[in-house]
Parts: sequence; structure tokens; C-alpha cells
Amino acid sequence: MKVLDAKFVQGFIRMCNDGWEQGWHERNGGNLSYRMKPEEFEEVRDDLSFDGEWKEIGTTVPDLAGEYFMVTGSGKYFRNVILDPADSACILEVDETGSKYRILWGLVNGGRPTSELPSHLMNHEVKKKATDGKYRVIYHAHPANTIALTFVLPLTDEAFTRELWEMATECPVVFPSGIGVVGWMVPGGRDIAVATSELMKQYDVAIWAHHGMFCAGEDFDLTFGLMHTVEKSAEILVKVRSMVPEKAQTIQPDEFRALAKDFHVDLPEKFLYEKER
Ligand code: 2HA
Ligand code: ZN
Repeated sequence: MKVLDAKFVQGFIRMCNDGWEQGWHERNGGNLSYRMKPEEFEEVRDDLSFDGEWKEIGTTVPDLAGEYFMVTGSGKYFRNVILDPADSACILEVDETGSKYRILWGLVNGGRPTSELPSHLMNHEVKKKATDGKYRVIYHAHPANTIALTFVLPLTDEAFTRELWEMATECPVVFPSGIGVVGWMVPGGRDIAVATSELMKQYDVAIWAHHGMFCAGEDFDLTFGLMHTVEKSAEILVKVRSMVPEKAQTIQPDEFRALAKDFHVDLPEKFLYEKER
């Protein structure tokens, strides 16, 4: 099968375009990666070429040795993915040591995989292990309301999780484990990848202060939906804070506990602290 006819590729392209339409991908902002299933690799194998040069990932991901990924390209624009996927994205293979990759398809006019490849792959490695291989998608975007809150809220997991849970009843059900926060760091390298993947051991969402968000999930729908839910909640908080300095009322810790019981989710008590008023 041609790569472009494969269902996972169609899903990848649709997700890029959905993110563009949300306004989360100015210029070349954001990146997406998908860990392919063995049967998906077999499906498109004949359309791949295996003579590319092995290149350094910039970190090591031994638990991803021999895995195949579809990823967006460095400097490529999400708004162009739907028009010319073979120019904007690629399929790559991780070598047996987990330190190198080679391109098997795509980036036909040159270029490299996303500048955030170390973060994507280290997050995949953590999630593959933590979910028994179920999670396959890592998504990075620049949603404005979430970024705005990193100038206003304390940069702690507790503050972001609790504030965003409060803004929509569905939030604790959609991201019950909470949200991790990385203070400002230089993007693109191994250090920020280590910090982010450390948070991904506990959370499916990590916010990079003054930069953007990473989400992890099983498939394109769940991962896009997660980003969308967090950003919607951030938008509500921005609106509320723009209207009044303090909320007149909100969801209380015991109400979250009642929700957790009925919706069969575990909400860590560290996020259900009593607030000073
Ligand atoms: O430009 O979003 O973090 C791509 C990015 C880097
Ligand atoms: Zn970014």
C-alpha cells in the first residue's frame, strides 16, 4: 500500500490540520509523532526506502529500538501537512541501539524530523512502558490560553491541575492523573526531554512554561481531545480571570471526591488541598 493511503497516515494528517484550524500552530510551531503498529509498518513496507543514512537522535531510547514512527519535520508548517504530507512529515526507524534514526519515507525536499525529536521519543519510551504499549501518540502545540496561564499561575503541577480541573466538570475525568509543569527551559534538546519524560511517568499532559503543551495518548482522537480539553479549560480560566479577580464560586474538594467516585477515576489527594480564601 502507498503510505498516503494508509489509515494511520490519514489520521496523522487530519490531526495536524485540526490543530492548525484551532490556531495552535503559528508558522512552524508544534510537532506530532506516532509510534506505528507492526501491521501498519508491514502495510506500507513496499513504499519505504531503506538506504537512508543513520543519524544521531540526540538522546538514547533503548526501549524504542527497532520501532517505526511517523513524525512532522523540523521547520515545517502544520498548515501545509494536508497539502503536501510527503514534504512536511516523515516515517523513520530507530536503530538497534536506540541512539540513531534513519528516514524511510517523506521529507522529500530535504530537512530533518522535528527539532523536538528527543522529547517526543523519550516521552514515547516512558509511555510505551507505563501503558504496556497502548500509547502511540505524542503531540506538542502552542495553544494561547494555556501559555497565557504560565505567566499568571504558580508553575507547579498542583496549581495547574487544580485550577484547570475547576474550570470544567469533565476535566478531572479526562485528565484524572493531572498536569505536570516544566519551568522555562531551552527547547529542542535532551535536558528538556528528560524533564518532560520524567513528568510523563505520572501525567498525560506536560506544560512548558511560556512555550506550549505536550499531550500523550492511545490514538489521535484521545490525544487531540486531551489537548483540546485542557486548552478549553484554560480559555475559561482566562475569561474568568479577565472578569473578576476571584471566582465567586467553584467546584470544591469534596465535590471532586464525589465525582471521582461516580465516574470511577482516582484523583490524587495532592490536588485536592484546601485553599486559603
Ligand atoms: O517549532 O514547537 O518547540 C517547533 C516547536 C519547537
Ligand atoms: Zn514548541
